[in-house]
Amino acid sequence: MYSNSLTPSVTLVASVKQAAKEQVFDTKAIQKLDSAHYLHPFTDFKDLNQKGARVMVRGQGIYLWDSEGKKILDGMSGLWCVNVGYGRTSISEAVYKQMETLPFYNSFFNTTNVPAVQLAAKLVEISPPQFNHVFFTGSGSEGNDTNLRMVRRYWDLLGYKERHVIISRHNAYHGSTVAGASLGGMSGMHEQGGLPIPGIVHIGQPNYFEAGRGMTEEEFGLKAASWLEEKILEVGAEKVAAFIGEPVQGAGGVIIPPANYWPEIQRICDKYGILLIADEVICGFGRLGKWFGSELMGFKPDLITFAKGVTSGYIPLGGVLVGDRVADVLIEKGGDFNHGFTYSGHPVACAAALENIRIIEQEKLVEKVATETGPYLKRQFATLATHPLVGYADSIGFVAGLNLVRKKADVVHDCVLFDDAQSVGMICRGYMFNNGMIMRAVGDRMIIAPPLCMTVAQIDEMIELIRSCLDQTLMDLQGRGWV
Ligand code: PXG
Repeated sequence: MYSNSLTPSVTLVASVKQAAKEQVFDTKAIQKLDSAHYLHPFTDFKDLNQKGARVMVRGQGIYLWDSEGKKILDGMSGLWCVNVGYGRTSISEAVYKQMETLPFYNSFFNTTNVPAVQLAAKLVEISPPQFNHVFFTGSGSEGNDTNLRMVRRYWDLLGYKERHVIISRHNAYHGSTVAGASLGGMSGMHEQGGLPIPGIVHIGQPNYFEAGRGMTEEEFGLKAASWLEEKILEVGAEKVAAFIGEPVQGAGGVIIPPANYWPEIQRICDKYGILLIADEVICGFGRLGKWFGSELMGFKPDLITFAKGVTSGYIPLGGVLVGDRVADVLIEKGGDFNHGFTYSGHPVACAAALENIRIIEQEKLVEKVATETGPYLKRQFATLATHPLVGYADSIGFVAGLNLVRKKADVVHDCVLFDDAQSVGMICRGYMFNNGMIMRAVGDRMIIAPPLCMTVAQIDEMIELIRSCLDQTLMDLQGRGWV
């Protein structure tokens, strides 16, 4: 039913919707067209062209359907973003209504639009008290580019022209623009394109499983935070503008820091007067059982990057919550901040966000993750730690991860790891997908971030699916002689 020819859009929408329901897609034809023309993000194009992409056609609640009619439990909320689940018609209606009324107008040249104003006020209402201003972007990466430029502008306005260095962490993910990828600590990204750009340096991540040998979690939390102070002294405090971190690292593999890590990071930033940026692109909007993850982790950032969950991914939107410390200087000192995007404050995206936040509030999804489904997921996910392949399993709110190991041990640091972590993760991910479960692999760590609307019964369904896929992975690895 797909062809290269141009189809009038109304017919196309109707036919795609109908086809999704009736499952009449010609998968091979779509894959062929995909290979011919579509370069996917973070993808080995040659490899994908040989395999053919999976074609997702429909979503409802926590489930997806592919073009072969296969039903899949989406344990990753799309890409950490579909917090309210798929198929929310009230969001599509809000988007449609806004498109009919004012599909676009920019926020440059002393102009504004109603949904952007309403959303800014709403975000101020639900965010911690130090936030009274919002800068909108189109994505999380653009949000972090904004942070970089804004913190440098802040110090410039105060007369500290030298104070331009931003400290981040290895294995952090802050986006894929030049600044985002530089702020991030992914070596594979730095290798391509001569990154990081000057003025960005990295310290170790608070990964207890990887680096906490011989220490309690508490001791390790202080140790990992001390790397920040060491770096500040190495660079020179008078040159450091800000520290940026994800409250819980997402793309790096759901790295949950010890409870004392963030308060200690805050203490160090305060000691040297350094701005603290929380990248909440994943942790925001209820993911950890609070509106923002920094609230749970016990620190008070000066800036918060957001994206993803702000619209549950229905329409792209991102931005920065700007705390009073920074906003007051930017506003009072005056002068243009020469930064912004065509789609900053896009009225349709803001309308989608307003309806998304209304749903989160009405269904008390943040509270549920905090007191009901989050604790239930924690208990159930912990039962997977008894599996012979699982060396370490932890979770917080609605993110969780487990490490696949060759041999378990009572002390997690004594577990014997697989030689080829990458392949083991991919094998496990393959069983997950073939059995209708999306669980991501980051090396040998298997991770989930399910939609916040997931019920207790659906958590049971997911955990049993994961367990049976772990069994199949174990049998496969035994067959290869890897365990
Ligand atoms: N910060 C964080 C913490 C993120 O997780 C971004 C910034 C960038 O957002 P945009 O909207 O520009 O993509 C992200 C995005 C993965 C994966 O493999 C994670 C993200 C993006 C792509 C892949 O887990 N997170």
